[in-house]
Amino acid sequence: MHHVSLRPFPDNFLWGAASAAYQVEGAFDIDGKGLSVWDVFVREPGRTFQGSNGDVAVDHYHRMEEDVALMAEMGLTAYRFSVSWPRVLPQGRGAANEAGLAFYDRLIDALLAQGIEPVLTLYHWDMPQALQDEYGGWEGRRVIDDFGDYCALLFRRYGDRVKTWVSLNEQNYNLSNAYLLATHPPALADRKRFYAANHIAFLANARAIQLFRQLVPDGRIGPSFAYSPAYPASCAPADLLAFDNAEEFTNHWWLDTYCYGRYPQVALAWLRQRGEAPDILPGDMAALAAAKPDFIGLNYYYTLTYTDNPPDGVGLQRINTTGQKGSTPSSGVPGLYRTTPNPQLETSNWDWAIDPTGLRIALRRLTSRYALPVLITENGLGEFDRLEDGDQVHDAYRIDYLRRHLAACQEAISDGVALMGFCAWSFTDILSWLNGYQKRYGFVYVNRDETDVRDLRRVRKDSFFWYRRVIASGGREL
Ligand code: BGP
Repeated sequence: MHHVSLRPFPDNFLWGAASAAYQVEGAFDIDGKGLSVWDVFVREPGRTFQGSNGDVAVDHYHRMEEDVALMAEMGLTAYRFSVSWPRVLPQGRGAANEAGLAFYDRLIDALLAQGIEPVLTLYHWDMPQALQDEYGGWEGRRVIDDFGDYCALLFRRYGDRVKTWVSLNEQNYNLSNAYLLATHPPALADRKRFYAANHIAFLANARAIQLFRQLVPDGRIGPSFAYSPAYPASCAPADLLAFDNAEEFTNHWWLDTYCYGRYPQVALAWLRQRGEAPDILPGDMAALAAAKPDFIGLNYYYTLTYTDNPPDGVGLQRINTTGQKGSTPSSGVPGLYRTTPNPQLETSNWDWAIDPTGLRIALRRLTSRYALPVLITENGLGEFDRLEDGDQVHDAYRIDYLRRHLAACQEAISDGVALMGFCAWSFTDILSWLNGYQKRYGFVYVNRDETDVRDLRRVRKDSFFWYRRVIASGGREL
């Protein structure tokens, strides 16, 4: 579809940037915070790149005012952050930690004072370790009540000032790593348990949305989904089937359930034949269907291209966590699909396909299938950056990436997509869960590496000045 002229970005478009608690805050054991599963996991040898962890991260907990001042200077109109569950409920439930709650009060108030809309993520992967120990975190149905109580605490405390909320961040990506690839805690590879944990997480997501309706009736809430639109490797029917399988099993399984409260039937039948489908109790599907989100949060980084995978074909493989280009193997599910490089697309040093048109396709597919507004809750480029003399970082590659993805957003708006805003990943440099500190995403460079926290100095990159101009022009000057 070619447009002769493009629609402008709407006046109330959210020009944002994003982060997550564990990746920026540090202060992992300060002011009464309890441990999360990540605080424990990163201490196990070999789990993360060079043993990197978020003990200090970029020390946002202590430098919040400085970071918000930089956001204001840049002209952001939205900032997406997550609350650390064990910072506010050290044991996951029960007594709240007032110091933790007060930190987010200060952050929210500082943002509002600058005219920056807070976008609060309830869960960005830092399950309280206490609940993991007690009943297996997402594997125990008790988490539905505990997560609901935690969310209600935040709705009551911040709902007067925060109107845009994200429920679960990337349930699909996080639980795939946690229960299939063994790369996030609790590091298992068991498909039956994977689907069981997802089913419970869906119910917890639904509980949160139901409570939100009562406690923040004038707010809007939705999950953030890691959406990698599928492409077929060729027009061979077997590749089309592989593509279809990938859409069902890697995308619709989550999106259909969030938006319609139903599992894709072909995928469900396949899992039932293998005894791997989740146990669905009476009332579960009704609870899911009754909790339709207000919008879809879209985390978009790349598309994936699929080809046929025979029953004795390749299984799931770890991703590239070193930045050594070309080190990602083909990965798949025997009998369903496997990934293959797309010869049409350039890739980053971490082998992520750079595909702005894929973002437009993602936005169009979401709009046509679910008829909901979309908020881009993450999009950005992780790359090696070089701090040069005079505190300069010339990240032209990041500007190019973001410019092309924002241009794709404008095409999608012109296609009829109700796009609420764009939160670039990330505002400052941050800890990348498995890739350490060398895979940088920020507009603001942070002077630290994997093992040496140095002075944690903030340095504006070229992309900082570029995004400031984009925002000031309302997206007219990309
Ligand atoms: C998403 C996560 C973010 C962030 C981002 C970049 O999956 O929601 O927390 O980490 O991806 O990924 P990575 O850090 O692996 O490059």
